[in-house]
Amino acid sequence: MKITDVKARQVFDSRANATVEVDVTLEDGTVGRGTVPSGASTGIYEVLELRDGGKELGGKSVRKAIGNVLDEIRPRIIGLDAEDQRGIDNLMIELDGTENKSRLGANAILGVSMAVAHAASASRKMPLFRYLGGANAHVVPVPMIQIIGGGAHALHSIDVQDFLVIPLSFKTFWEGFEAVVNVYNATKKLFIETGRPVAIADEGGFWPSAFKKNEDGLELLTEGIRRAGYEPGVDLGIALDIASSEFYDKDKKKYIFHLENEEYTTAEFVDLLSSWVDKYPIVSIEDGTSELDWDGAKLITEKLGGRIQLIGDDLFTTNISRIRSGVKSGALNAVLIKMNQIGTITETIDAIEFTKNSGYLPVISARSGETEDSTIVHLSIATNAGQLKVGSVARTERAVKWNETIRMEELLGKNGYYPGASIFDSIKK
Ligand code: 2PG
Ligand code: MG
Repeated sequence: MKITDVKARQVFDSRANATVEVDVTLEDGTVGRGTVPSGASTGIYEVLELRDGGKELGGKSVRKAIGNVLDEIRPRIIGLDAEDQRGIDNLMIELDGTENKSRLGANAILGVSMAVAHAASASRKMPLFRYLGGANAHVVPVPMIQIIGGGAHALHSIDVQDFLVIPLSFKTFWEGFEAVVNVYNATKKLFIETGRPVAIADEGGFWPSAFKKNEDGLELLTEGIRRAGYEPGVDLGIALDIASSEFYDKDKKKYIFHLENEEYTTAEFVDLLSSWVDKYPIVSIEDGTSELDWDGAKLITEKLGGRIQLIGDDLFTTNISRIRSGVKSGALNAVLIKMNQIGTITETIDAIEFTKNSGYLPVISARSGETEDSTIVHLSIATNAGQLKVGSVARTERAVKWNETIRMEELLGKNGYYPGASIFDSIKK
């Protein structure tokens, strides 16, 4: 099915920042749409999100990226077969010609890549996961869901970025998700009882008011799980995204918790995180060490790699050559996968496959700036990745992803597989 038209426009994401939206039209009249997400705690090794940098919208308009879609990409892909996803993605990579997609902008390229995939699957009247993943796509992801938001998503009111939960003892996505909703509401009551305002951070989790130290978030969340009627560590586990690159001082080589005014060497910081794992029902830690601290990544893996999931987000940036370095040196055991860290659907799927083949666990992830686009839900099912992280249960840009997962679990019916706690079997020594 040939591409007959490409449109691009500026729309807005959940943080009221401009982003790229692309519509691709096929000869049968089918239209596919991709709306590009945007991060706040971005890793330095991510591909480049092209923003105009002028006066408009505080420098955050994306007119150049839109222009690149219309002037450079559009004429080259009109007439091409939309089902040649790899061919079109490779063509855009070549056309851009830079290592980090900085000429055309990764947001321009990804918008087209997503829209092409949606158009091709819609033309075949298939759900996107089935089109991208084929007959074997059947794993409904275990969700990782934020209850308290911090770090760059809450003006650094608390240093740790995400206090999340993962449902463990539930047989279906729906039941696991229901449990998370109950924890969210129970935690809301705890906020009210402790006199905290019920305000919301960027990803829909609660704004971390009146915390004295980072560990307080863990205590409150554990209590939230209990209050909702669940057993912490059995029914639901805690996941943390420390996002430590945000508070790692590269000159001092120290991790700095501004909230409690404490500095830690790598070894001390890894010891602190280990003590948290001893004390709280933590099943997963993301970016426990900085994107610049490979020794830290190895050390935390030695200490915790046989007990819990250790995810690299800023360290790996969905980039196969960086994931390969991690696998070779025995750093971490899981990879956060974000489409806009690498810039095309094809490279994202390649990174997921590489991660799985290396014996690491892929976790498909949204960004802190999101839209109504739910491509990542389909990406996770298409690749049987097994885990999905989307921020909280609240706010529509989050809810659209979870609601789509509910629908896809229903569609897969008894042929779907929900791994639950068994997703972690491969890392438990
Ligand atoms: C992360 C994401 C989502 P951002 O760090 O994992 O929580 O945040 O999109 O701001 O990088
Ligand atoms: Mg992260």
